[in-house]
Amino acid sequence: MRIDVVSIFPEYLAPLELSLIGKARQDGLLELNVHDLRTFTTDKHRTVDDTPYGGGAGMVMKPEPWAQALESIAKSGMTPEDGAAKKPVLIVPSPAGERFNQALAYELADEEQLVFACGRYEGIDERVIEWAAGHFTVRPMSLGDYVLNGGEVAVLAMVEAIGRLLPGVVGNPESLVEESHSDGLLEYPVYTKPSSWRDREVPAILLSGNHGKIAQWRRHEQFRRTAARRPDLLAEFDAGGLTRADKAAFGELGYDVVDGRLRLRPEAGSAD
Ligand code: 6GU
Repeated sequence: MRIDVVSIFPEYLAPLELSLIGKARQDGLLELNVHDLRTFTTDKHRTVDDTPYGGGAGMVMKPEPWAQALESIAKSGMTPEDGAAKKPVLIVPSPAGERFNQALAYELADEEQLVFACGRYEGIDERVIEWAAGHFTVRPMSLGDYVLNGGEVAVLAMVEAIGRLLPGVVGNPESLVEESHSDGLLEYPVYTKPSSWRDREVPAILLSGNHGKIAQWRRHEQFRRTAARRPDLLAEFDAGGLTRADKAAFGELGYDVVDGRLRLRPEAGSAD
């Protein structure tokens, strides 16, 4: 996969040289280029922002430096003659975007080329987003319902979430299967030695050696945790494949299965 990031603070992306993602770059599993938007300006002061039409607080990013940057990246990418017929995906981090999640991370990990356009100030002139659709599949994306100062920190999060799904990046691919959000549920709790620590015991089932029972206990802990912390995920959960024991566990948490979906019984109290 190839990733290009455009920012007025390229140093902000330095952590992408570390750890798993840094290693993936060294190993040639991921080509990642960071571009300074100001190198695409033509004025002496390398201006990237201006006042908003219609008035209001803050500044807006000027369109032309963005067009120059994105055009140069589009041209440097693989052309259809090279065999890549697909447009690269342009991700525009913004609190006004579609919510980024694990399903999107998997979807984007299948792309040949991703480009991230890091806005600062009040955002990028909207015409850039429209114009860019000629060269890219444009996807404004948000990490969640809060406001960051710019897209850079969001790019760190998204590149890590996507990059770790690329073949060969995570040493043991099994660890991608048994983690939060891989199956629409939160992860079960984990424990290590010592079995007794500060008067707290590891759940006895985990020391039993009964792998069938352990798997069922872990699954039901996933249900319990998700019901307590993220009931919104259970509304989306596909309950079609639940076993009788699973349904009984959900029953104790106050959930019935109706038409293949979990439904909280009206009289049920909180799950934890
Ligand atoms: Cl992707 N960008 C910015 N600036 N703020 C955010 C965000 C993204 N996601 C949540 N807040």
